[in-house]
Formats: sequence, C-alpha cells, structure tokens
Amino acid sequence: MTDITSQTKAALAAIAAATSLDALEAERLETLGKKGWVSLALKTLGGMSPEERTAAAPAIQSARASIADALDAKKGALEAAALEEQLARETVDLTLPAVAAPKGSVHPVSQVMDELAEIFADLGFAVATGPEIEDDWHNFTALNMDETHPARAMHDTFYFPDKTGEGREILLRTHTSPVQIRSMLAQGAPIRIIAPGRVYRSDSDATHTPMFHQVEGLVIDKDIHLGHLKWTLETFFKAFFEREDITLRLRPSYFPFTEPSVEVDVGYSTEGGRRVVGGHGDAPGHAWMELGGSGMVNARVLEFAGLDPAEWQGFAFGLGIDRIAMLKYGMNDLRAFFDGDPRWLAHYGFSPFDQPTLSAGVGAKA
Ligand code: FA5
Repeated sequence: MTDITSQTKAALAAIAAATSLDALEAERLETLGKKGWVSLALKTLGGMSPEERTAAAPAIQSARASIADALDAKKGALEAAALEEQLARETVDLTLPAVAAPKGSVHPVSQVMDELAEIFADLGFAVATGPEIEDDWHNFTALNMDETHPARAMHDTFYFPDKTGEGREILLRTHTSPVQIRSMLAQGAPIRIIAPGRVYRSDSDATHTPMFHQVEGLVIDKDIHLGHLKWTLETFFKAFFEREDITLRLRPSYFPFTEPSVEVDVGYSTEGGRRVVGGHGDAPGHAWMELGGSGMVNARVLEFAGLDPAEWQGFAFGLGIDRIAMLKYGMNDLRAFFDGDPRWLAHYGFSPFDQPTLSAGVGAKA
C-alpha cells in the first residue's frame, strides 16, 4: 500500500516536472502503458482472493485515476504552450516596408496598355471594350466583309463548332474593329474611343502569335478628315516613344472598313542589334516597321452602325500593341511575351508602383 502511495507521489511529481510532450508520453508508458506499473498492479487483482481484492483495489484504482487526470491536464497545458510559442514565432510584421517583400512585375503588354490609355485620355478618348468571343456579323459583315468577301480569308479565323459542325457563326475576334460597331450602335455619334484588347488568329512565327493585342481607335464627328488621323497618330507616337523625331509613313492600303485606307509605318534605326525608333525610315541605317492599319471609316460601315454618312464621318486605326511594346522596350521575339518565363518577366517587367502618367513620363523603367 505504502509502495503504491509513494510510487503515485513520484509519478505525479514527474508528470508535473515534464517539460515536453515526449517526456510526458514516457511517463504515461511507465505508469498506464501496457507494461506500466499501474497496469501490472491492476492485473494482480485477478489472482487475489475476494477479501484481498477488496482491500487492495481502491488504492490501485485511485492511483490510476489520479495519474490519468494529471497526464490529461499536463498534456493540455503543454499543447497550449506549444501553440502560444508557434503563434509568437509566426507573426507577420506588417510594418515591414513593402519593397522588401518578394515582388512580381507588370507585363510589358499591360504596361503599354496603361501607357496608351493615359496618352489617349489626354487627347479626350474614352476606353471601350468588347467581347473576345464575337459573332460573324460584328467581326466581319458589319465591317463591310460579307460572306464571300476575300478579305475574310486573310484573317485565319478560329471558329467555334456549332450544331451543324460547320461552325461559321461564333468566333474568336480577329481584330478589335468589332468594338467600333458595338460602340457606334451603343452610343451613336459623336464618338472618340480607344479599345485595347486581345485578338486571335491562326498564325505563328517570331513576329506573329495566335493571340496578340491590338488597340482600336475611332473618332466620329463632323468634318473629320485624314489630316486629323495623321496628327492624332503622330501626337500619340511622340508621347509614347518620348521623342520628337518620330517619322510616320502612311502607305496607301486596303481595308474593307475604311476608304481611303492607309498602313502606318514608323522609321527606326538599328543600333547594336537593337531597334531604336526615330528618324526617317529611308535614311541610311534606317528602315520602316509596320505598326497598324487605319483610314477613313467606310460609309457602308457607318450605315451598318446606324449612322447617316451624309452627316457623320470619321477615322479609325488598329495598332499591334505587342509590336509597339517590342519596339519601345527592345524585345526581338514576340513569342517570349506569352511563355510566362519568370526570368524574362523579371528582366522586361515593370514595377507595380511605377504607374505611367503624362507628368512623370509614360516610359517607366523596368
Ligand atoms: C487589322 O486588324 C485592322 N482591323 C486594323 C484597322 C483598324 C485598319 C481600323 C483600319 C481601321 P491588320 O491585320 O493589318 O489590320 O493588323 C493590324 C496590326 O496588328 C498589324 O499591323 C500588326 O502590328 C498587328 N498584328 C497582326 N497580326 C499579328 C500577329 N499574328 N501577331 C502580332 N501582331 C499582329
């Protein structure tokens, strides 16, 4: 009996002194474990006479109960202390300066879209959007390309399958020009918008990708002429490339939705393998790069969009955003834009804290 009392006292002292869950578990095995002394003492009750058992059982049972309670209480206390310690260790110091945190970067396409929205906003243009999944009417027909029009073949269109399996009705828009139609139908005239966004064509090499970005421009008003178009594009490119010696070449071209139509080229030189915009494209060491198409909005398109061509006229342009980003920031392979390689993004990406503004400069440095 005294044996059990003193053994229990020692066990309770050991439990109270345990400083870890492992030490507590060792104490549990020594007492209540299969081979622990309390369990072995309980087993001896079976071999006793009823009188001996009545005399011995209460002391053993009470030893088991007090040790089990002490183990439970200590386990709870140790677990609570461990949690406290973990919470203290894992606190986040919100007072750390944000620049010290690991940083992502703004993709050059997003950067250029912000830059052009800023420049065109200053010229009084609003930003319009349209769906990337478009229908045949907005993408082609309303832009003066009926079903048999040969220009449709130039667009390498991705069509969605339909019930007949023919799939000619719903498509991924091949250019941002359908936003012209949507904007004119929605808000009438006068109008002054740009529409940046993704477009899709089945096309792939160093300067063509199946998904790329365009920005559409549309101005509809009274007495608008080609001179306004040239001034707008020249003013935009001077602000965008941040230099005054920008030379544009407007080359006669053909688009079904503009008449007359002009293709817009910019002069650049090649210095140390890098293309630098500026100067006349025909000067020695210089060349022209095509940036987009433009022209006066075709009267048929105005009619499709519900406007009277006798009253309203205007110009439109569509520029390749990826192309102008390459030219401004010196990349030479368009495909790398869409690889998602973190090293490329770290090199060519922009700080999210460096928003382009006209006053601070639209050409934020990476
Ligand atoms: C058009 O898409 C016309 N909608 C542009 C337009 C709008 C003309 C309004 C008149 C009035 P085009 O197919 O030429 O035109 O494309 C315009 C520009 O997009 C090209 O000059 C080029 O810079 C860019 N581009 C075309 N295809 C690709 C491609 N696969 N990858 C990257 N950029 C491309």
